[in-house]
Amino acid sequence: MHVSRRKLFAVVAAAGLATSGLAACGDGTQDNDAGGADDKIVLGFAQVGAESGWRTANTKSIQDSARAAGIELQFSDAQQKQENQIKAIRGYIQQKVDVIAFSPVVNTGWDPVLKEAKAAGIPVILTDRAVDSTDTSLYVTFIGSDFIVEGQRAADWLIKEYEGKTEPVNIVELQGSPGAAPAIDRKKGFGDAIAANPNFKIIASQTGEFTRAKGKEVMTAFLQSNPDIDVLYAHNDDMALGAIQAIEEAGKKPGTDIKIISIDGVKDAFQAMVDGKINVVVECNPLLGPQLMELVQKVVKGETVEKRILTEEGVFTQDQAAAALPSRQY
Ligand code: GYE
Repeated sequence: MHVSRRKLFAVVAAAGLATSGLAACGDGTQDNDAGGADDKIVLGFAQVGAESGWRTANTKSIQDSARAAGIELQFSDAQQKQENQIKAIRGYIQQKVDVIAFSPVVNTGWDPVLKEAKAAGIPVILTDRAVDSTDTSLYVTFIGSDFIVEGQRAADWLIKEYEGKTEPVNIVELQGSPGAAPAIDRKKGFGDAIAANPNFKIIASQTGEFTRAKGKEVMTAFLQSNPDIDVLYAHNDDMALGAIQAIEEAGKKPGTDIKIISIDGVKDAFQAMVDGKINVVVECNPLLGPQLMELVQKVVKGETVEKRILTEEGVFTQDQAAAALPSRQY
């Protein structure tokens, strides 16, 4: 079944290439794709790392859907380091892959390598995270969530939770990895939304690098220097889950003594809501693979795609968590 799909796809791709004027011959029977002898599209994907449950689900989605679409995937893991990601992208350029996709570790410093890809005629698709390049011709599209909106959604829950109350609310914030679009935007979306109410005070804010271990470590330090924490706002579930351990070790009850707001919506966070330890989770969907493969196919065929493709997502509270848990896919 796999093979016949590939063959079918190769014909479609070849026909698409012919009509877009890129193919040397257009009858669909001979190899005319730079990617390989069997006419398969080759996609080079430079992943951020394996820092979180979200990322693991994202990687699996990309690998599974590449396989299902008959796309040859070259995959690299940058271990949260920009230099590794740039190296991987340069490798894909040298290899002359058909399309490059990546989720940028940080949002700055991409112009040189993106220009190299453009000069080599290789289209680039941004997935999950944005870059700050002002020259938007350096990538064909950006598919992913609106992280500012996610931060606002986190704040909306908080504002509602404390409606009508006048006493100060001490908030600690665990930020994502420094310079990453979701860390910058989730901070801003949340901060701007609570700014109008002087009762809300962010008393400590530090990076937990989107990992459980760092989330726990930083929360331990927060607890030592701040005896009156009311709320934890974590930029992702893994840091919230690490922080829960720190809170329990400090003899406090997560979800009750300290309310917890988190972002992503991985299964473990849903379980923590069912257990009463996380109060609300703002969803961020990692299952970008199927849409990415569709985009790759369109781009190779020379079709125009939307410059910005937004992911749809919701917000889950404790009373919704138990019902939603069995059907969570990640
Ligand atoms: O929230 C976090 C991951 O870029 C949206 O990266 C992604 C974020 C996600 O490490 O868990």
